[in-house]
Amino acid sequence: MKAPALTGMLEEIRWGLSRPQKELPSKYFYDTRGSELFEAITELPEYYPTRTETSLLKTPVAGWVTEMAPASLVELGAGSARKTRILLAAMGHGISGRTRQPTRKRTYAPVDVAGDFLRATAESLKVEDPSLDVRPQVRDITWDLDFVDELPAPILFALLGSTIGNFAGEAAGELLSNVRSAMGENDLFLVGADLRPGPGKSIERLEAAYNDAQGVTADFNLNMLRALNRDAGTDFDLTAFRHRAFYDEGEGRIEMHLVAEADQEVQVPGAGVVQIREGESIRTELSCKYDRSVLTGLFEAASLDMVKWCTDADGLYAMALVSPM
Ligand code: AVJ
Repeated sequence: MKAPALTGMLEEIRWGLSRPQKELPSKYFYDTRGSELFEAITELPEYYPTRTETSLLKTPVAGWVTEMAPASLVELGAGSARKTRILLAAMGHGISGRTRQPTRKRTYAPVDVAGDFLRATAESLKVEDPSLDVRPQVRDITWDLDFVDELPAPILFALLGSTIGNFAGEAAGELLSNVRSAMGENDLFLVGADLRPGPGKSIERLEAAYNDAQGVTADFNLNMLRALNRDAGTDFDLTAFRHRAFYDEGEGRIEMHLVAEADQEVQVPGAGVVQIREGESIRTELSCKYDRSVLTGLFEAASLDMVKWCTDADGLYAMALVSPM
């Protein structure tokens, strides 16, 4: 791993483990194994966000996209792009929509930190559809989106999978403003968001999505320690931590933690030994949940106007389409 990335990684680890509530950035879930474990999570019976979003993308979102007829799609946190194919198909079809062959030239720029996974996804898309111009961007989605200047307009930006949930408080506003500053006047921005419990959605159902019976989410959570041991030179003992995920109603978010099963010492290069007491936890993820008014407030603060909104019948998940104010 290149020195600057390692330095940045070690700094983030040292800082996170020095906090009163120890924490580690959730982006370190997504090494190749972690990305594969996350793909497995999206197939779980308990994990409703992916399949609910997929059905909303098919109807009504695909219709929104065909109506907009964007020339380019910029997807932040693309992962496997499985859902993206629905958007690309909706972009491909001119007004007719009948022909199987895409009638329009389209450009797709997936953005993700998981370089190997992203390149593999890009290759498979090119094979599937040689007419698609694929331009993968290996970078953190909070970084400057200057590459969009090279893309044919209008551009549809997409932040799917409730990835916005990982950006608590100000961070969500900064992420939205970052996209807003890259948008031209005819561009649009599609956001998928997991909703807070409500009449059709119990806290139990929400918590089950992060505590699946097969333990895949627990493996995904623990795998972060495996990745840090390999890439940052720490020596976490994976057998000495257990997975915990719960919904914090006050904050409106799911929290994922790794709880120490015994007192232990962890070697962190450049920080020496970090003491972790039995029962103490390391927070590995915040997954914020929203409702329409909270999201509208976030959009307006980033000078974005809600153009379209839809949810599934149970109010589990929502999709919002926003334009520059
Ligand atoms: C990819 C951040 C949307 O928070 O639901 C899945 C990641 N964490 N199971 C989410 C995740 C535990 C997921 N996001």
